[in-house]
Amino acid sequence: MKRLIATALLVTPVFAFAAEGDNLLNNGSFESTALRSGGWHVYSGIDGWTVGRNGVEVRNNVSGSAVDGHNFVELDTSANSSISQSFATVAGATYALSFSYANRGDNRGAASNGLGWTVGGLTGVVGNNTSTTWATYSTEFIGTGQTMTLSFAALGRSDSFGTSLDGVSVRMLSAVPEPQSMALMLAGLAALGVVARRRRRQD
Ligand SMILES: [Ca+2]
Ligand SMILES: [Ca+2]
Repeated sequence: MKRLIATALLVTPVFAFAAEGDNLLNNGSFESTALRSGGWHVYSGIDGWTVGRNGVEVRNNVSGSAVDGHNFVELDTSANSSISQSFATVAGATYALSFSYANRGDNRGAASNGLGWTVGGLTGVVGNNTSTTWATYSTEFIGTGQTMTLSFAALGRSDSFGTSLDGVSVRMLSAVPEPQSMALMLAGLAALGVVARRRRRQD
C-alpha cells in the first residue's frame, strides 16, 4: 500500500501543469526603442504598450542604469503619464506579475515619486520614497479567461521627475487541468484504489 501511495504521489505532478511560461508582455523591458547610451526621449507610442496623454520617457543609462538590458522608462515625463498593455488569459490559471522600480538620483523627494500599478482588480503603489536602488515587486493573480490589462501610472507631484520602471513581466505559473486530464487522473487514482483494496483482501 505504501508503494501505491508513493506511485500516486509520483504520478500526480504530471497533472499539475506546474511550469513557468514565457513573458506574455511585448517589450516588457523597453528594449525595442533604439537609443544611444546616455540618450533619452519622450515618445507618444512604443512597441507593445498603450501610452498615456503625456507620453513615456525612455532612457538608455541616463539618470540611472537599466536593471535589465539598456533601456528603462519613467512615466513623469513633462507631467504624470501612464502606460498599459493587454494580454489574453486562461480562466482560473495563476499568473505572476513582476517589475522593477527605482527613483532617479536627482529625484525631487518622496512627494514627487511613486508608481501605481493595477491588473485584474489588484492595485498597488511602489517607489513613493527616495530610494534610488532598483527593487523588484512580484505578485500573483488569477486569469479571468478574458483579455486582462496591466497598467502603470506616475503618482506624486507632477513635475517631470518620477519613478523609473524596467523588467516588466507577466508569466503563467500554472494552468487549470483540462477536463480530460482531470478525468484521466481521477480514473487513475480510482484504479490504484481498487488494486489497493484487492491487495488488502489478499493480505
Ligand atoms: Ca530594460
Ligand atoms: Ca514627480
